[in-house]
Amino acid sequence: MSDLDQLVATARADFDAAGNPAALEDAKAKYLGKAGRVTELLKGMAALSPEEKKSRGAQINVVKQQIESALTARRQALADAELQIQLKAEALDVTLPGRQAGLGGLHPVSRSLERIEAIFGSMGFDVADGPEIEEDWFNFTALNTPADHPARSMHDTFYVDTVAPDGGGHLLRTHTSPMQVRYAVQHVKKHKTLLDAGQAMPEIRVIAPGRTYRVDSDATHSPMFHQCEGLWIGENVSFKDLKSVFTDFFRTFFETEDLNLRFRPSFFPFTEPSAEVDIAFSSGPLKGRWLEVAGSGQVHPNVVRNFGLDPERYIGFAFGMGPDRLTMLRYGVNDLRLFFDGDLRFLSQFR
Ligand code: 2NL
Repeated sequence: MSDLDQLVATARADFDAAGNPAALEDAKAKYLGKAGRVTELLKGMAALSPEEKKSRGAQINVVKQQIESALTARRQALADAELQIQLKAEALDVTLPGRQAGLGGLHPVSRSLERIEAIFGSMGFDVADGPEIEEDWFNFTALNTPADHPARSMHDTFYVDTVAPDGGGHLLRTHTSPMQVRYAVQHVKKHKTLLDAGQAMPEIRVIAPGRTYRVDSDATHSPMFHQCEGLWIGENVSFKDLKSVFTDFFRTFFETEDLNLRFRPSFFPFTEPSAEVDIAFSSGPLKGRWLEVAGSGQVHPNVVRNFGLDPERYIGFAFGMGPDRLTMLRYGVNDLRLFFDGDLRFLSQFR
């Protein structure tokens, strides 16, 4: 092998040994750079005769072209290898299913609350809203709940500050009645001129749906639960109206006329007389079983007085029901905690 062929072979070997573009550029300088081997060969021609220069020059040119094409080939090979590595690292399985934005939906209890609001709305009831951290007066005192009532004990109620049960202060509302007290007091203030003149005030007709809190936790009780209370006060509102409102409400809510109601005498501090309300379906899986669904009664004179009204003139009824329990009955859910665990396997069934 001539010294020129040897040089081309050495260059090829060097280029192949370069494992990355930077090493390859270093190897290139060794042959084609200013002080490289090919440049030296060209310089070495200075002493030759014109005849010799011509043939030697042609030979060196061939060598130079062979080294250049070896370099180009190696550059391409390195770039290809790099691309392969990158493609492997960024491999994308185009057969995987796309990530969809999950379909959302209303929580089953929210759906019940919307139904309750719509049904009572159609009967002329306004919807009241108010604070979940409530004042003792609105939650208990205004509602004729005595200091020694168990609902006021530390065992039953979440007090927000370190105030003894009867010493004022704040608590997580134990029912939504305080919103109705606020609503009624506001209503009475708004119509003060009429009242002072002895004229009839427009009726109070309101429901108060929302979250409530009690120290209680098992399969049928959650420390946070929903309540919907209702209040209707006027000059001639009676238990008869309560019965027809409830009959209409429950038949519409459960979408059946095959539903009967029964009122059982009971006791609440804020109503007198009071009644527990049971319903029974005359068909379906719950057929014939009396189910307790609400508490109710004629608003206690002390409560009417706390609204700022004369209980000799204004009278009416109030009630409280549990939207969580109504939702369990409507969908056949047997554990209240399922509503608040946030498990999508349960919740997505209601989409
Ligand atoms: C129950 C009991 C009831 C009331 C709630 C009420 C509200 C005002 C005045 C008088 Cl502003 N009463 N609410 C009355 C009777 C029963 O609920 O068992 N709830 C699930």
